[in-house]
Formats: sequence, structure tokens, C-alpha cells
Amino acid sequence: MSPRNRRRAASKRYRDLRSVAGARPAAQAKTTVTVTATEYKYKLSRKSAPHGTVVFKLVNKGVLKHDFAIAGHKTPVIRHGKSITLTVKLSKGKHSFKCTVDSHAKFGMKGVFTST
Ligand SMILES: [Cu+2]
Repeated sequence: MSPRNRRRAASKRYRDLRSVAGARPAAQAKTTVTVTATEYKYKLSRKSAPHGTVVFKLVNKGVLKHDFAIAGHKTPVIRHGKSITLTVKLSKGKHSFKCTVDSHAKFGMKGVFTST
């Protein structure tokens, strides 16, 4: 396929997507969830969201370093006072999350996030 035809096909796919989405320009949901980490637990601003793109904002309010891992994705380990975002695409269902630092998950830094 020539680049021109490829562009044409992509443009047609885009139009098709838009017609399915109707009046709403964004076909997929995007939700931001704030994840506050302390020893040894997480507090999530919400525990479920429509499936699709979820932006997890990890805020470390603990003393130790923490990270946040979900659905095969993981933030870097961050220290007290720092924050970082992790954008993941989640399918419908339950997704377990945890801190991968030392035994933090065992101590309670874990849970389940539900995509509806
Ligand atoms: Cu941790």
C-alpha cells in the first residue's frame, strides 16, 4: 500500500471510529487515580474505573521508598515526597497491584483494582 493510500485508509478508520463513538469524541474512557503510599499500605482515590486508559498517580507520603506495579507495568521506585504517573490500558476485570520493594506487598501494600 502506498503512503498516500495508507493515510486514506487510516483516515477512513478514524471516521468509522468517530461514527461509532457518536457525539463523544473520545471513544475510550481515561481515568486518573491517585495512589498514596505509606508504610505499609496504599490509599487509592478510587478502586474501580471504566476499562481503558487509567493514569495512576503514585504519591509517596511514606518514609521508605515505594513503587506501584499493576498489569505488567511498574513505576520506578520513588522516595518520600515524590510522585510519578503510570499510564496503563486495563481490560475489563480485576487487576491486582502491589509494591515490589522488599516485602512491602506481604506487609499490606497490595490490592485489587477493578475495571468495569
Ligand atoms: Cu513499598
